[in-house]
Amino acid sequence: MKTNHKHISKFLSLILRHDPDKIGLQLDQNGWADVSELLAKAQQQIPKLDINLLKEVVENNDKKRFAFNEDVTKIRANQGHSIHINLGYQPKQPPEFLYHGTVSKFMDAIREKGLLKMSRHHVHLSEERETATKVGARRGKPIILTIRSGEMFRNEIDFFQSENGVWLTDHVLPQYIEFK
Ligand code: HQG
Repeated sequence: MKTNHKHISKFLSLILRHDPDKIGLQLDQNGWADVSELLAKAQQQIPKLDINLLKEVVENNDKKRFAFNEDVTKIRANQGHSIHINLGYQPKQPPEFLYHGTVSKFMDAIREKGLLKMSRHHVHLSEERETATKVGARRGKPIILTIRSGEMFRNEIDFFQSENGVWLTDHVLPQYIEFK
């Protein structure tokens, strides 16, 4: 991602997932912000941000973090929120196994309590080991945990998939994690 885009992506993550109030923005109950309101209110922080640049950032984002509605009057983050909104994703059957990338300092707590959502809405899981490796590597030497998501699903635990392909669930108990 271009440096310029990365800076704007981080700014959008902050205001659309965690702190819309930082620029006095309102999100609706499904996490949508009004595009023209966002552009007007972001002026002070990022003066060059206009609709064309915003579209470029959304379309070229390395992880498809944001989405517009059909007529491009609204924008939201696809996942990763800490503020309470309802993304409206429907429960969905996950693959038999999913992966979670973490680091060794969290392992004792994970063995004891399983994977917790911490400050986000959900625990985030990946279909590909490679993606989980990248997620873990943000914090140090990655440890990849295999999650028995098929078994969880058969035990009636809900899974959701965000628009950008991330698998979401509420909590992964230790019994569903393969510790090696
Ligand atoms: C760990 C990024 C102690 C968990 C990424 C993780 C992802 C525990 C951290 C997305 C624990 C939470 C999400 C427990 C879990 N005790 N630590 N019981 N259970 N943890 O950032 O999954 O760039 O909230 O292993 O690419 O790392 O933002 O979650 O290390 O897709 O779009 O607590 O964020 O995407 O960290 O990352 P996070 P995550 P974006």
